[in-house]
Amino acid sequence: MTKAKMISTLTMAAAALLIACGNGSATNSNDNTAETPTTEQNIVAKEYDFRIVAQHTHSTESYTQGLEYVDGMMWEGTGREGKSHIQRIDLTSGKCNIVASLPKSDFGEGITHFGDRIYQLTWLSEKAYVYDLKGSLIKTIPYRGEGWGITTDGTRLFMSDGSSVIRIVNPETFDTEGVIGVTINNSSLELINELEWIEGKIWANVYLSDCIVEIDPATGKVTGFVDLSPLRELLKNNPEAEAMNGIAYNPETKNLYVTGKDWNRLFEIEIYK
Ligand SMILES: [Ca+2]
Repeated sequence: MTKAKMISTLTMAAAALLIACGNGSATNSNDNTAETPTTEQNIVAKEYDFRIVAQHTHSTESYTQGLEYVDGMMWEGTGREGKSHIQRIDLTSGKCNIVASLPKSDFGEGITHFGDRIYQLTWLSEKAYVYDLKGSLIKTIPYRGEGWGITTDGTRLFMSDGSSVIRIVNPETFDTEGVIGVTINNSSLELINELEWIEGKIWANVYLSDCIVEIDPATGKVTGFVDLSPLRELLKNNPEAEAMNGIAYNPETKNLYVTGKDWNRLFEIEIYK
């Protein structure tokens, strides 16, 4: 994506989310949206509330690009050349145990567990790294275009590239098997970033927004969103804190973990629908 294109798409994404998150004109907590008749063409994204369950330490050296919670373990993929790792986070101490590191030529992006493998995208290198769970490289798989976020429903991979499109790709070949065009209240939603498959929906960060969105993978429509901007107020002495990024799901507690690039906090939150 060129810089001009980035600014253009950013403006559109910000506008769409400001409408949704800002004045409540699209969704108002007093509106009884559930009782408003809707058609598939006219689904209104609903704003969800949240509460903080716990706060954990997060390394300000971790430029978070992927976050996933598997069997009691928090996994993170980080970006920047020379600082792109796959690591496990000790939620008690915030200590990171690096499992694998990319060559300095590659900028790490999203990660996901798939079976006994872990995939890591690269931003501009047009290839995914595939590791075993101990961090030994199994292979790389080429793909076209940028890599941003990735998740899985257990069968297929879902991959974002900074646009409004989420590609459904084959885990062995990265061949595109389908595309999801993401819209919010009938407007295209660009800059889809980190992803998380949760109970049949795809949750996503939207780059440079403090909202996370819930997407119906069958239609691409945003069915709900959460304004997490209050979390920033809890980032004390953290001037390097950058974009909110990273969503992980604990299926046992049904809680989400969220953080951001170089944030010093990783939050466990409960979402109320
Ligand atoms: Ca994730």
